[in-house]
Amino acid sequence: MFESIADKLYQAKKIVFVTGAGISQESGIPTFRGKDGLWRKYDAMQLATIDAFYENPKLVWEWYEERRKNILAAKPNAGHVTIADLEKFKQVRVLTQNIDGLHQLAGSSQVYELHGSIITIKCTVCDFKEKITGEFSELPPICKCGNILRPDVVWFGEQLPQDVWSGAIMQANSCNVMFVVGTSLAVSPANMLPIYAKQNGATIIEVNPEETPMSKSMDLSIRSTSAKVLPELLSIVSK
Ligand code: BJW
Ligand code: ZN
Repeated sequence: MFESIADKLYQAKKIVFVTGAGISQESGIPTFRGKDGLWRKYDAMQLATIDAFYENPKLVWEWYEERRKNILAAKPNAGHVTIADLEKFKQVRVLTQNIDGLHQLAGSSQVYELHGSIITIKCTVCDFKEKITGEFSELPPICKCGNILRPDVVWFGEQLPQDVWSGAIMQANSCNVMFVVGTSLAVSPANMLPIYAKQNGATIIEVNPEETPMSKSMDLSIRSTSAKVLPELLSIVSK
């Protein structure tokens, strides 16, 4: 699978993974835009914007609670585990659009959560932010300051956390190899990261069963699933 770029992989000092919902699909977490994607069932603009949240916070919270329960029951798959294991051989950074925490659970130590985390809440008004530890007695949950709490995720029209985003750009600009795994590259600014890496001379590899807008610009584009393909990397870099 990786024969054509085996030398680049072997020589690479730093490998960056840009990941999206597809990498967690084989852990039982639905993607957004795929054939069984969440946006086929739900209207994104009804659920993933701040206006939608203020319009109907209970509905948005119920959707996140259902997803959070599914995510908490999920386990990292061979794709997540391979990326974590690669740290034994290379500098590895993970720039993920996912909010599910599965890269960290698999053991990756350098994860940039571009779109936040479903297991953290924050206040819509004050600075309160905390990990969710149990069930909420009512939805939406209310902060000590009296205002509504929200999931600590990035909705459409919102800025990405600036420190995370600037760190991600730095990693994209300084890697030797970038893997783009399980993302449709439909959402900006995360879809700029492969462009930054390419501009800096990195080798770019895509793993996705479907074509994406950047497939033709990749050095290698593999049409398969991440849990099937990524484990092959270990035998190359560990030689
Ligand atoms: C597999 C697989 C397997 C399947 N193995 N692969 C007009 C108005 C307002 C804003 C905009 C606008 N035009 C553009 C914008 C900017 C907007 C944007 O990009 N919109 C586009 C949709 C057009 N972006 C933003 O608003 C961002 N902020 C921003 O730009 O700030 C500046 C700004 C402010 C104000 C105005 C304008 C700019 C924020 C984006 C936040 C995205 N949030 C979400 C929800 C997060 C929380 C949650 O999870 O609920 O993030 S949306 C959703 O999409 C989620 C994902 O992280 C993100 C990306 O999706 P991803 O991961 O690529 O998943 P899919 O489903 O799309 O693809 C899965 C892929 O996997 C597929 O290709 C499959 O083939 C593949 N696959 N099985 C490997 N086993
Ligand atoms: Zn508050």
